[in-house]
Amino acid sequence: MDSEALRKFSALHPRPAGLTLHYGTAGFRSAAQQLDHVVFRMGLLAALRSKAVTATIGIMVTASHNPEEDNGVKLVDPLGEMLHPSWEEYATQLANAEEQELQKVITEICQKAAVNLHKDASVFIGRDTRPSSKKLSQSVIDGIQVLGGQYHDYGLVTTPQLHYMVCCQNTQGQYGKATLEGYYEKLSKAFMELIKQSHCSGEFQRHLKIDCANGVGALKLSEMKPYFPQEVLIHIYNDGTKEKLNHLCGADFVKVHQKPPGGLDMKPNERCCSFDGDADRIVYYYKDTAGRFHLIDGDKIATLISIFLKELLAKVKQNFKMAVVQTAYANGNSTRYLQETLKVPVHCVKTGVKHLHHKAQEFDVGVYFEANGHGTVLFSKAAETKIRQLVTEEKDNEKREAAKMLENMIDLINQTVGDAVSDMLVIEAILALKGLSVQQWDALYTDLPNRLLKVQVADRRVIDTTDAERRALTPPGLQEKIDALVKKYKLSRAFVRPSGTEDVVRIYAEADTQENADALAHEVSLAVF
Ligand code: NG1
Ligand code: ZN
Repeated sequence: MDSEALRKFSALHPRPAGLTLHYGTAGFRSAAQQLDHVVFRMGLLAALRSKAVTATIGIMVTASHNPEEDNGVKLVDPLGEMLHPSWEEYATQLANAEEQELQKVITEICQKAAVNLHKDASVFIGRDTRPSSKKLSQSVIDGIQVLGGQYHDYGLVTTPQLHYMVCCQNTQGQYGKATLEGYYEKLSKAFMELIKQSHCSGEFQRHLKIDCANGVGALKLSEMKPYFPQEVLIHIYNDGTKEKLNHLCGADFVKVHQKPPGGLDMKPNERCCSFDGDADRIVYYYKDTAGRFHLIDGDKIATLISIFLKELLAKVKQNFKMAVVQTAYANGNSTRYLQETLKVPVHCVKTGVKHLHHKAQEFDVGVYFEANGHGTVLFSKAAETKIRQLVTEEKDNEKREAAKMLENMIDLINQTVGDAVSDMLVIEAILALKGLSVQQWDALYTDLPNRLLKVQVADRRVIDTTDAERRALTPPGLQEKIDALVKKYKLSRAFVRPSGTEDVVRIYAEADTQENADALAHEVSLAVF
């Protein structure tokens, strides 16, 4: 390691005194002006990780749905997954080290993780459209170069596009070409192949209004437009030319406030959707003729995809194991519908994509979605190989056609991470193939009224949870209070947990009516103090 270069460059990216940050569920998130040293050091860490695993590592500068003034950074592991949990601790150590201790901390990481500093390093970089992102990604490059690493800067990309690039690069192109054209071509080809199998193709024109949260999704969707077939008419709103990123719009705003975004004029029964700021989440919605707003969140997206996949799996008759993975935020009625009506096993895990992804890997077909619209489908290697084999070898027409649809689904869905663009195409294809309107989709089940609140407390870490975050272990007495409050209402459920991305405690409640869900959430929030 070139100690002189490390000293020189770390002095250019000084750590504000007394600032301690943690690598949480979405990497580091904070006010942008506090992050320069963090991104520089994450450049160092990405190079170390690359040397450790002899593969390309990704690094994305974004704070997703958080305000434009914030920013963040997260690392992407070789197959496009989130950074391995064992390295999250190294990330936190490196970010918080005093400047004069930086070299020592790097040496310790090298020892603990058996990193050979003489090895090559390769890092892919991406960033969102925040005004601070460009400069921060330059600081990432400084970090990579101090450790002699190579880098490729993709510039403005959605978070899932960067995950895709990293996966393509490390699988020698098996997953696709590690370029934006490669991504657009792969997705649009699979999409067109899929809708070709629709019996009503030709008759329909598919209009879809998309709120891009004034983020990078707008730029990338515009780039992708020429790849879409003529029948798909995509109308982009909140493209970032007029308003601020995530301001009164985007998937998180729509989900949390349960109302339409600003900047999108919605006619009755029109199908609309919102991406978040880095386009890894999507929610759908529409307004009925009485003017009532209907949200179709991640749970209902998971349900639609599960119905479609279950039918196809029944046709190919391979006894593939399919399951849905949710978190405690999943609406109680979605879980009931999946288990009781659709008869698909459902698993509940802790919040955070890495937990859902990990659980979904246990199945041949693992569908995972957070209620907020982050999710995807994972196919096991064995299932994928079998499906591709059926497409070429199967004599039975119905079985072969079903296998072909599954094959196109495998290519259309971004298996590395939740991807708003890819999910949107999957949903549009399924709605077209099944001839479903947005209202019919919405009517699969009725969401239980619910409320999500956040409160600021002195130290959110005093709350410790268990049972996939559905019960509080500490502080003592809190769970008992919540249990007593929940008992007052019908069809009720409530829980509290410390956020992994913001300095707040989140409170979730559902009950038979909106008034009751609101009252329960409020009462639980008082119990937290
Ligand atoms: P936290 O802040 O830990 O609740 C939020 C989301 C997660 C996940 C992460 C990462 C909710 C309630 N929480 O986590 O589901 O998406 O951000 O972006 O939506
Ligand atoms: Zn996001």
